[in-house]
Amino acid sequence: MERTFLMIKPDGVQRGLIGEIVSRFERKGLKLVAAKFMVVSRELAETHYAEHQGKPFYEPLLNFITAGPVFAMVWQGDNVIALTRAMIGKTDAVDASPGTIRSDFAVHTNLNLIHGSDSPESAAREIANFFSPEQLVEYEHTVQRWI
Ligand code: RTP
Ligand code: MG
Repeated sequence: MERTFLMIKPDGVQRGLIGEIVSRFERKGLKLVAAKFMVVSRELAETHYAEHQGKPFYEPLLNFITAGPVFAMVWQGDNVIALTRAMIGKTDAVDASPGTIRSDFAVHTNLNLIHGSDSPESAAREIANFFSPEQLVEYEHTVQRWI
């Protein structure tokens, strides 16, 4: 089953939206595999956002993502990468569909509350950047056993 890396960014933590956001993924029926409340180092931020190096928003993005604590998570489920990207919404809150996290709670592109992996390759890379293999917890997810 597919896994993805999701991270509530410093603006989401500061605004007290961890519970609201996590709740949406729980209610969707996705399985939480790992979670960590942490401050991202400059080095980890550079690794995580390596694909954006050289872009005009790269330096502000690094400053933002290291500015306060984040809530890093791994979630699992069928199609979890596409599903969570859809639930998060488009990068710019103006383009995000109503009902998505960014539409419901964000105003600006650079304060868009949450990161989600955009492909199986980036998910594997990002999970490995933030978690060691033993931090990915194996357990029975009861919702999958109701029927
Ligand atoms: P994320 O990686 O954070 O999940 O967001 P995303 O896939 O929707 O957007 P991406 O293109 O990967 O950009 C990463 C983050 O950089 C900031 N950004 N600013 N000013 C701009 O034009 C611009 N474009 C991107 C956003 O914070 C975005 O989430
Ligand atoms: Mg991205």
